This record gives sequence, structure tokens and C-alpha cells, in this order.
Amino acid sequence: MKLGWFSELNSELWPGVALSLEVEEVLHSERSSFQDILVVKTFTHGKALMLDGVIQCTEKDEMSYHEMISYLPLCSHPKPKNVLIVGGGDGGVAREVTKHPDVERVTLVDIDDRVIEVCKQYLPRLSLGLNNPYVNIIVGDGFEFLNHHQGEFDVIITDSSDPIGPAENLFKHAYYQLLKSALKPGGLIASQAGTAWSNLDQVCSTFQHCKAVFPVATYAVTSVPTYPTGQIGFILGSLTEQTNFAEPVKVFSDKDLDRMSLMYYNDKIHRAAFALPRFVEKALNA
Ligand code: AAT
Repeated sequence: MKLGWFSELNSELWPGVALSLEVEEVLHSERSSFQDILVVKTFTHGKALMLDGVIQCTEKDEMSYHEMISYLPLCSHPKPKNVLIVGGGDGGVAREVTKHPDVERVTLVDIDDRVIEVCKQYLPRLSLGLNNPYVNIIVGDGFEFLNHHQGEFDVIITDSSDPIGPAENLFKHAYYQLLKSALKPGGLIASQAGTAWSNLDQVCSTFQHCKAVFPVATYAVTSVPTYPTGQIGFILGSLTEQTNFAEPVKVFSDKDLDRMSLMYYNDKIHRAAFALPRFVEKALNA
């Protein structure tokens, strides 16, 4: 029996366009204190997690997002020992970060304990990152958490939902100031920053917040077929003027990449992620 299709409709962030997935079974649906949580089994993309009607990840293509948001910053830092993840309650970023040989300590702060529990139950391929003993999980608002932490982290990765809903504050200028002061000297950040195809204004404003605070700021893209427009980008910022994000300081061999079970990331795709279309370059530099 066919249940029908899930469509990512009506977001102000991608007007006039919606991705759809054919659903085999609804596995879980609830309203948490922060958002609607839905887990479905699809016919073609494995299981998928939606929050407030927005696709957060599917098992088929999550690796492109999780590997890139993790290794673009980690491989741009000479020794990323202490890492903070803001958001990321599904565990995908924690799974990747803990594979990096230099990482010693990971803290994950997600606002919604129900996302964490639901992902542990239904998405074990992602949530295995949450069961790693090196990952300290805190339930709370990322903005509030950073307000109380200074000079602690080598790398901060913001794997947050989009700027409409509980993550709204994570796209503001004040958040970038908090990120800066929570870093150790030489620290750097990467944040989920939307797609230039349908929300170029949002990408540019997040980039400007980062640029106003960090001496080095840039934008990189990856392809995620089940995200709006099939592409998503990351804003990266560094406290060190010499950082060239487009040239990884750590290059993994093919043997390393196999041992770490990476399916998307390598040093070539790292460099390529920073090659931007002209309309994006122009908008960012305007
Ligand atoms: N790993 C890809 C999935 C996400 S999930 C984003 C996470 O951010 C969710 O678990 C949500 O609970 C958490 N979150 C939202 N707001 C906050 C906050 N203020 N503090 C801490 N955590 C928060 C990213 C999907 C990207 C979708 C692109 N369209």
C-alpha cells in the first residue's frame, strides 16, 4: 500500500519550490516543546528526519552534509583537540568528528532532548555518534550555552536547523560574537548557512556577521540532493589571519579515508567546495 508523498512545502526560505519524498511508513510523529518531529521510512532514501516540516536528513545522502560540515573546519585546523557541536541532535556530526585522530573531547549542545531520543531509536546509523563515550551531550540552547563559555574550544560546528524556529538566534551577529569568544587562540568555526539558490540574502547576512567578527570568513558549498535546491553551504570563520580554508592543513590518504569510512569527503572535494559561482562571489563581496 502506498501512503503518499512528504513535501517540504511553504517555507519562506525556499519560496515556490519543494522537494518530495515517497513515504512507505510513518515511524514516529510528535510535537516536542520546540518543534514537530517526524521520522518516516521512504521508498528510495532510507529513513528521514523532519523538524517542523523541514527535511533534516535522509539516510541516503546525509554523509555529504555531515562529512563536509565536519572535515572542512577540522582539516583547516592544525590540532583540533576540543570540539563543540551546537545542534546536531541526530548525531551525524558527532559521528564524523569523533573519527578525526586529533579530536580528544567533544561537547554537543542541542535544544531538544526529544530529537536526541527519537534519533537514538530510529536512526542508529546517525546516532551512533551520540553513544561515543568522548561525546558529552548537553540539552540546552546553543546561544545560552555560549554565553557561559569563553576560550574553550578549538573548533565550533553549528549544525542547526534553519533560521525560522528555535535556531533563529544562531544566525545573528551576537551569535558570531559569542562563537569568537568561546574559541581558543587559533580557533575556527563552521555553521550551516543555507543555499545561495533560494536564500542568497540569508547566506549574505550570515556571511557578513561572520566577517564582522572574524579576520577570515568564507562560504563553501556541498551537494545534498534532499535539501532545498540540492545544495547547502557553510559559513567558515577563523581567528587566525593566515588560515586559508580552501587548502586543507590535514590531508587524509585514501587508506585513512577508508579506515574512517568516509564516503564523500577527500582533499579534492575540500578545495572544490570553495569554488563559488560568480553570482555568489559577487553577492558576498558586495
Ligand atoms: N544534522 C542535520 C540536521 C540538522 S538538525 C538541527 C538541530 O538543531 C536539531 O536537532 C534542533 O533541535 C537543533 N537546534 C535548533 N535550534 C537550536 C538551538 N537554539 N540550540 C541548540 N540546538 C538547536 C540540521 C538540518 C539543516 C536543514 C537545512 N534545510
